[in-house]
Amino acid sequence: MQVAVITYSSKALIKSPLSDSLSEAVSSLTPDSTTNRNVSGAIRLAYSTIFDSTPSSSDRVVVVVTTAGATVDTEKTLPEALAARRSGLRLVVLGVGPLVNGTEAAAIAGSDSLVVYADSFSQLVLRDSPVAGALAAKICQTSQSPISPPVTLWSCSFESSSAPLCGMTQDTTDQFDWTVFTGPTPSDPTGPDSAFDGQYYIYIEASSPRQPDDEARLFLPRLNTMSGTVCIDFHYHMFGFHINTLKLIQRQSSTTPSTVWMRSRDQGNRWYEARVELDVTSDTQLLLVASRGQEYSGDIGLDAISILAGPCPSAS
Ligand SMILES: [Ca+2]
Repeated sequence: MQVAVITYSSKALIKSPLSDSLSEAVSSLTPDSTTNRNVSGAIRLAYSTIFDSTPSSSDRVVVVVTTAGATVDTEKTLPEALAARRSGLRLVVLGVGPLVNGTEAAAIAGSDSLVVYADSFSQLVLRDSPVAGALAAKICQTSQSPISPPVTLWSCSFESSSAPLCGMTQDTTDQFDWTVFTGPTPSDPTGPDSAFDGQYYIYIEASSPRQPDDEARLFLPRLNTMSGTVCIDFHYHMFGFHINTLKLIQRQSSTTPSTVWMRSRDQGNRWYEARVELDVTSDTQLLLVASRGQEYSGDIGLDAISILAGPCPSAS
């Protein structure tokens, strides 16, 4: 288990950046008189900066220390806390002093059973203090509650012979189509040698008759369940001297299309995972677009594409 302790303040102070020791994290809580304003920034900092730079399979708990009540910006705080919890972080709130807003503290932690109250910081730093003990118990408790996995709204690994594209459609107004394939692509040295997941993947065949900048566009399915924040997760392979560009494009009926993710040029002979977080509605059209480079060695592969509800899980 890794425990970080943060306070909310204009500087999002981190009292204990990372610790594998529960007692160390708890004992590192020290009196702090900073004015408290910005819990959302503190949570974001904790999960994007501290933990994401430290890949870990262990439970990750952030103790959010607050003395604040009405000064906290609830509209920013709660979405940030929810995103952090969805990404796998567990939050425990330590409310210090008489001003703490208990309802909000419980909403940040996700449960009022994950909030600990203290009259003052000095109650924490005393050895064997009841408050420090209660906090340690909450930290253990949160690691026992299962984290709900992200909900998959749709996914495709191109393995089904009856519906290999899983509801995706090839654009009929572009220059060529994506090819469902298994094993190494016909030209060497370009393209994947095998699928990322299972036996099948799709790729663009860059050999003749393809011309430079020819595009192959693939529409992801429109889903009624798609609204708010979603995570597009896919695996891509871009190996070859003349690799051009792979893009994820978001199109709304009323707006011009925007490129929300893009890679260009040779990335080496391996699969990479991309995760793209987007705000969408059921009108949103998403396209994966690959373009061919100057010569034949420009095969681009895709596999294991999925649409997840909510923010992207943090990398594990
Ligand atoms: Ca596959």
